[in-house]
Amino acid sequence: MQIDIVTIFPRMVEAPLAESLLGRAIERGLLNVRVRDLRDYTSDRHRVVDDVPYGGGPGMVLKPEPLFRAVEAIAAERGQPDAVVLTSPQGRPFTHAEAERLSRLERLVLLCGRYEGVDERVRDHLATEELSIGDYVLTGGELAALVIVDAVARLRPGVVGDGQSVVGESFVRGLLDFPHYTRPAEFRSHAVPPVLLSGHHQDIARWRKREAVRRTLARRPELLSRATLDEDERAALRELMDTETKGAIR
Ligand code: JD8
Repeated sequence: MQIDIVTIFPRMVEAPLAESLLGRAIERGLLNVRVRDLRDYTSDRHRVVDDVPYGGGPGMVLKPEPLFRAVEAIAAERGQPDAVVLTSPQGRPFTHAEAERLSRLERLVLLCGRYEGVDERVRDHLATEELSIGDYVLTGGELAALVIVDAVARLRPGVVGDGQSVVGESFVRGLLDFPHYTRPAEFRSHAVPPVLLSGHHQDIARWRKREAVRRTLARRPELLSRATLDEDERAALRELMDTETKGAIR
């Protein structure tokens, strides 16, 4: 998979990409990420990427020309991209399902906006889609692009070791994760749930399913309508919907 990221702050994007699982995946050639400085695609002496908004108002807008030239250069070097993603608060929500879809593409371009945003013609005639990573306001698209790269990259074959399988993972099934514990069995008088020390694998599996359902019901009940639950989980949900609700109104 080839990913090109266009930004006016290349160092802000490069540093996180060099670390951790993602850094290793790039080293190993599972992923080819290139960060491009938008200013390299300007044609004036001062490498200007922004301008004042037509109609007035505060702030600056990213000019269309450098962004179009950047994507044209990427297409010439790498071949026509499968998607040109613009990150913005106006985008469709970026979800795990969107990460899975993008992870099946071979050539991805991510455009990072800044200031008040990008000239609308970028959205209309250059980007093939517009995504938002959540309902809060960032100062620019770089962190959003990194979030997308991280979520997409880990779905590529070989990036995550089979020790940490990606199937049956929390958001894949639509449930929140169950609680995790490690040694010691008692920490500052807080004990690990005894079932996890019991060695009864079926009991442990059922306890984890129940805790995942409990948390989802308590914290993100809206996820449950679209979750795919097995028989154990459905049983847990029926029971918890009784007891937890009764607890709350008692
Ligand atoms: C791109 C500029 C900042 C946005 C004025 C200053 C995504 N979930 C998300 N929240 N925020 C962004 C995001 C914010 C951006 C840009 C993405 C480019 N800004 C602007 C409009 C209002 N501020 C995002 N994905």
